[in-house]
Amino acid sequence: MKAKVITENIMKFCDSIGIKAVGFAGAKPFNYLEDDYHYRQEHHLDCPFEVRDSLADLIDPKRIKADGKSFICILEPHQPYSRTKSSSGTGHMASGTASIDYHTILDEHLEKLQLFLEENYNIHGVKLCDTSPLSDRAIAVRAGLGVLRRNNMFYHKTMGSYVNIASLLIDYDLEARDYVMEAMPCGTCQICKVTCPTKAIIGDGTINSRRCISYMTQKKELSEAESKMIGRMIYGCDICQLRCPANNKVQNPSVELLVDKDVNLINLLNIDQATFNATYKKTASGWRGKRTLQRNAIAAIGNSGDAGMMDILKNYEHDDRSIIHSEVQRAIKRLENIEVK
Ligand code: B12
Ligand code: SF4
Ligand code: SF4
Repeated sequence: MKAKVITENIMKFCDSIGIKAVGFAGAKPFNYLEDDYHYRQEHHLDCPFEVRDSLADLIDPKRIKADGKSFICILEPHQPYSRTKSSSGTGHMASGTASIDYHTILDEHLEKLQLFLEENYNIHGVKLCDTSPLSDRAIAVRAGLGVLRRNNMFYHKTMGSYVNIASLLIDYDLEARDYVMEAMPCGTCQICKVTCPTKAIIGDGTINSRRCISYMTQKKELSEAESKMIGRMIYGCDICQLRCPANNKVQNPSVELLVDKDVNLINLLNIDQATFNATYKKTASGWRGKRTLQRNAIAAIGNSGDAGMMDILKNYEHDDRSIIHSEVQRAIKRLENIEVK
């Protein structure tokens, strides 16, 4: 059967199972990213979540599937979370991280697609979503699904940057056209660069990942400076997306939230493991566990500037988890306005 017919049938199948956008690309190595990756490593712009065993892993799809010939790339939209003015007892989840984990949804889609391809065409594929060494964004660009913007985000023309990306790397050549991004579509706009609270946005379409609040909310240990920089964010950061005018008209479908997007910090600090497992654990924030999110909640209290929150912190002063205990000490000092050296 011709590649064109198979491609059309894949598109129909994706539509039938509720996939919102699908694109196709060849699986040649991403040689044009090599210089970017070198530069990031040399200038310490990468964070540990981007470090792989070798540079070749980041570039060559054959290291994942030796007979890989094409990508089928899919997108899953999520809702932007408008930011209500926060009271001192409130923290925030980044857009899309308070509902069911995107990995769960995309994995289900890819599994159905895998089965469809195996049963109908004897085509086999490997699932890629987030944890693969390849750049999901680079695949989505090559598949013609959208562009990259100054805030480093992949952007789809109707769903905006509020999309997550996944792909199947398959052993069949779909003879897809490979799209190339000619220029960044942002023109002279610099809003994200100017409004990023930690000045993580470089301007050329990349970020200094170590300065990104999203990274800080996920890392195991925070420095004093990082603990201040995360502000009120409990998981992730979306300021450069919420401020982006290209996202203004995006109206992605609303989904059920498993946790409040504006988190009650006291509730989060008091949450038991069973409730955590039934809520946060099922969101994209869950992988880091209760302790990290509670650590961020304590930092958020320390950043609230509300000395009235001091009593709450004191309840956790003797917590036996060292990460919690030391964050409480810092937060108390901050509320007392004493700088830790
Ligand atoms: C490590 C990682 C992080 C790190 C580093 C982020 C970063 N900017 O790379 C941290 C923890 C900070 C992070 C934060 C976030 N992340 Co993240 N992250 C990843 C991960 C696992 C690897 C990314 C990576 O290696 N980056 C290194 C850089 C160099 O590569 P890149 O970002 O992929 O993009 C480059 C290429 O695409 C390249 N490129 C592509 N085509 C072309 C063509 C040409 C010609 C050229 C020159 C370049 C080029 O240009 C980009 C810049 O160099 C990916 C999943 C994956 N496997 O891809 C998710 C991923 C990038 N993250 C994602 C998301 C949603 C986020 C957050 C929004 C989460 C949040 N709400 O807090 C923030 C956004 C921060 C930001 N403004 O970018 C999504 C992005 C979706 C989208 N619409 O873009 C991904 C793809 C996960 C997924 N499968 O959905 N993340
Ligand atoms: S996610 Fe937040 S910290 Fe990271 S680049 Fe965007 S605005 Fe800056
Ligand atoms: S805020 Fe402006 S510069 Fe930044 S990504 Fe959006 S359009 Fe581009």
